[in-house]
Order: sequence, then C-alpha cells, then structure tokens
Amino acid sequence: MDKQKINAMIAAKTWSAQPWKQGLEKMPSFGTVDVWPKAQDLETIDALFVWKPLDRGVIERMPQLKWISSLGAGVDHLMNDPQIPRHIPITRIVDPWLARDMSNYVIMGILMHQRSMDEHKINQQKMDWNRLPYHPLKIGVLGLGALGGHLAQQLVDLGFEVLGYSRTRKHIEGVKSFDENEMDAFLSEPDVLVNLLPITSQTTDVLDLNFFAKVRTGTYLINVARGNHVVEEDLVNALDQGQLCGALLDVFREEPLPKEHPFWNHPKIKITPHVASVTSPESAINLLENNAKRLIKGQSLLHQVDIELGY
Ligand code: NDP
Ligand code: OXD
Repeated sequence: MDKQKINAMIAAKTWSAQPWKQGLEKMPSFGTVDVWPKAQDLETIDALFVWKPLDRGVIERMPQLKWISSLGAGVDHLMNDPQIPRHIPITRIVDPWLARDMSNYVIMGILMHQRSMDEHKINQQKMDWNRLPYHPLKIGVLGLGALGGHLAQQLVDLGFEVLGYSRTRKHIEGVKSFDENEMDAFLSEPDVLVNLLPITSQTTDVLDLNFFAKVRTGTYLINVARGNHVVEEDLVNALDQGQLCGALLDVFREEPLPKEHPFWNHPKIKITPHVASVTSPESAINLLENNAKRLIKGQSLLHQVDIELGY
C-alpha cells in the first residue's frame, strides 16, 4: 500500500466507540479515527470496524475501503449483511482476554452445576445442613476454535474429562476430538454440553429436537455462542421432559430477551444478558494495530474470515 497510516471508521451502535477511538488514535499505524455517523471524508476511509447493526449505505460511501473487521469474535452480523462486499478482507477479534473471560464464565457455570450451588442456597435459607454429593463430569465442547479450544484446554487442566466437536478433527492434549460426521458419537458421552460454534447456514437451529434426543438423559447445557443455534421450543421440551436437567443461556434469538419470553421464568433456565465474554478494546486494539501494519506492508491479514464457510 502506498500509505503509511490507516484511516479508520468505527461503527459500533450497541457499544461505546470512545474507548476504541482513543486506543486506536494512540497506535502508530492509524491516522484519522472517526466514529459513525460522521459523514465527512468518507472517501478516505481505509478500514471499517463494526459492531452491529451497520446502517444501510455506509459501505458504498467508502470507495477506498480495504479492510473490514468485526469488533467481536462473531461475524454473523457481517455475513448476514448484503451490503458487505465479498472482495474486501473481513477479519474478526481473536484475543487472549476474550478467550480467558469466556473460559472463566463457562467454568463458573460448570462448577455451579457440579457443586449444586442452587440447592445449597435453598438449603441455607432453610438452615438445612445437607451435604450434597458431587461427581466427576464429562464436558463436551461444540466448536474447538479460538474460544472452544482454549476452554477445552482449561477444562483438561482442571481435571475434567473433555470431548470436543468441530468441523475438522483437532489434536489438543487430553481432549477426545470428534469431527462434523461424528456428532452422534460425540453427543452420547458428555454430562455437560457447551456450545461455542459460530452461527452459519450449517449450524443454525442445530440444537433441536433431534439433537436433544441424542444427548444423555439429564445433560446440562451451556449456550454461549448464538441464540439462533437453539430451537427454543425444542429446548423447553427437552428441559420439561428431563432430557436436559438445566440450561445456562447467555445468548438469545432476540436480544434483549423480550419481557414476555418463557425463558425468563423457566425454573431450569439461568439467564445472563450476553456478557459471557465482552471484547476489551484495551487488549483487542493490539490485533487491529498488528493488522493495520500488515495492510500497509501488503501482507495478508490475521484472523480473516472464510467467506465460503461463513466464519
Ligand atoms: P472460531 O471460528 O475460532 O471457532 C469455530 C469452531 O466451530 C471451529 O472449531 C470450527 O471447526 C467449528 N465449526 C464451525 N462450523 C462447524 C460445523 N458446521 N460443524 C462442526 N463444527 C463447526 O470461533 P470462536 O471460538 O472465536 O467463537 C465462537 C463463537 O462464540 C462466535 O462465533 C460467537 O458467536 C460466540 N461468542 C459469544 C460471546 C458471548 O459473550 N456470548 C463472545 C464471543 C464470541 P474447525 O476448527 O474445524 O473449522
Ligand atoms: C462476539 C460476541 O461475537 O460478543 O464477540 O458475541
């Protein structure tokens, strides 16, 4: 590239753009850093950093655009947006803090379940000294990518038996790996299932009646990926019929979860408002700077999305 600095636009409607702007402005490879909907000098923008949703007509006003990045790990908001051109590299955030926070959240959910913390709380209220037993658990992780792979490794280190399911087989020490054709064998073993798949045309609605019928009776589900992985009615049926013993849900088909939604009051469902792991600008800006340097040098960008696969 003939430029020495990248001019960037941040379009992050549901997050505060200021920490990103302030952080990027301190980085040597960035020139101007603007926040959408600033509407001047759009013809000089090289890079667009997006958290959802992106207004219509933004891209067509940026004729110099060379790079689009999601400000999160997920790229579904970009893949589903017809205005995003397919010839411009799209990257996403792969970041150690994001992975650490996701693993911590899921481990919290597993330990709360394994150690019966809800029952202990009820017993405390009744002043009931009931020493509930606990058992070793097998954990199945759907998706062994940047987040699922980190989680699987952490779980092994904590002494859990771990199985992983991904499109292609993985070699992670201590993790029994299943590929995309081995879903049934994978589902027959775990006591806890954690969903960390990306949402694509292949994975939409994957957690349905058929899926729940294949899990062990009494499996605990943690969904931290996307709401559209889950057929909600099938999940409620699986919980009501005891196929699942409980679910910790961080993501939903509609966010915020509507007030009238049955999940809110379901006795076997725990809800958090899409906070399992939130991208920290302080850490993730290092990746954007690294990629800006690469763009200037004409090198390929890190953590580029495969448009065909959709993640
Ligand atoms: P990655 O792209 O790094 O990993 C995706 C994994 O899923 C890979 O192992 C991939 O297999 C596997 N996979 C993809 N498609 C299929 C398929 N059809 N069948 C089986 N396996 C498949 O994603 P990340 O780990 O970075 O993130 C995962 C998701 O987590 C994000 O897409 C996002 O939706 C969600 N997320 C949620 C957050 C929250 O706060 N709740 C925060 C951040 C992310 P392979 O390795 O073989 O390609
Ligand atoms: C993400 C998310 O994809 O926060 O990063 O869900």
